[in-house]
Amino acid sequence: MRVTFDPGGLADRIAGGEPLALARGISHVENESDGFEALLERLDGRAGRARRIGITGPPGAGKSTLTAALTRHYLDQSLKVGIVAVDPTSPFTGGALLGDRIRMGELSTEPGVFIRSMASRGSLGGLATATREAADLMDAAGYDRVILETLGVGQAELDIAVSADTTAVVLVPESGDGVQAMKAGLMEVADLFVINKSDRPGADRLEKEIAIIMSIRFANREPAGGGGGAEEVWRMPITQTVASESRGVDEFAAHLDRHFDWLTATGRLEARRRAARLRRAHDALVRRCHRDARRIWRDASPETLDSGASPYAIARRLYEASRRPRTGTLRGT
Ligand SMILES: Nc1nc2c(ncn2[C@@H]2O[C@H](COP(=O)(O)OP(=O)(O)OP(=O)(O)O)[C@@H](O)[C@H]2O)c(=O)[nH]1
Ligand SMILES: [Mg+2]
Repeated sequence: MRVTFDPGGLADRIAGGEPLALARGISHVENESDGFEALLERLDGRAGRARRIGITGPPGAGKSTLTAALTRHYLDQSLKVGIVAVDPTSPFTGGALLGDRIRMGELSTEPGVFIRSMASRGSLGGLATATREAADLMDAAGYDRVILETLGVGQAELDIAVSADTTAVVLVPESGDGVQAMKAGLMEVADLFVINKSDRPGADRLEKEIAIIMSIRFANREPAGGGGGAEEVWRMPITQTVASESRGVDEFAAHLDRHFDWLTATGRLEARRRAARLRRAHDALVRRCHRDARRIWRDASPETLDSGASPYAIARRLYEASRRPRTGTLRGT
């Protein structure tokens, strides 16, 4: 379904900090409404002020509870917080979405907080891309911190986590044995570790386990050369928290700040963000091609589709026909 809107007008309202406009803008991005890229382009120059924090980990580790506690910590510092909660559940249950709503419910009425759930089914051009762009819009709308909560299972979710400036991996003592996390690729994406539910037994053991795994990793890692005085190697902190009681959250937030300072001091922030912009361009290109493919398929003639040719021949004919310039019509959209 195509919805038309005025990208310039909406961009101004988003930049002015209107939550309703922000919510609309994110929906337009998810739906790829006509003009959504013009909207993103208009706001591009305004993004870049927010710090982006990815919070990832296995199901039920307490990511939402920790996100809520961290948000309260930032609110106490008079910072505005945008939250993108990626809903990994199937369209049939919606369970986690409901759970997140309940846990974050009390925050949703706070004026300095904007919460958005992104459903995997809701975005045509890819969940990761739409999620990053939702974060861009929150950034442009003046939110100081943007927290991306995603499940640490599956490549798409990990992609989202690593598109943040800082990625925190949340593990829990009982299920969270470090080896499992390593298998899921969580060790690769972590800038910090949080051992949540440390009110339960086994937190110290898990902390030792993570420390050992990481020290093996560090031993194999070349320290980056050069460096203008800043510590070049980031020693990954491990924080024990009880998110449901906000215990350890101040310490976690302090590590997040330290990591951001380290990124800035070593020039990594700029490099990461430059790479992120290039990836955004790549994503936009892929999405455009995908959109073209949908159009080509929609407009395909019955003769071509029913020709009895092989699937590959059909695809080739459709593709080649679409690239042939047609006289009298403008190419592209
Ligand atoms: N004992 C204990 N329970 C906690 C703690 N933090 C969260 N919980 C509980 O753990 C359950 C899961 O918490 P969530 O915050 O929904 O976990 P999540 O990782 O966001 O879950 P999904 O998004 O569904 O993967 C809830 O019942 C929380 O109340 C903690 O530190 N200690
Ligand atoms: Mg959650």
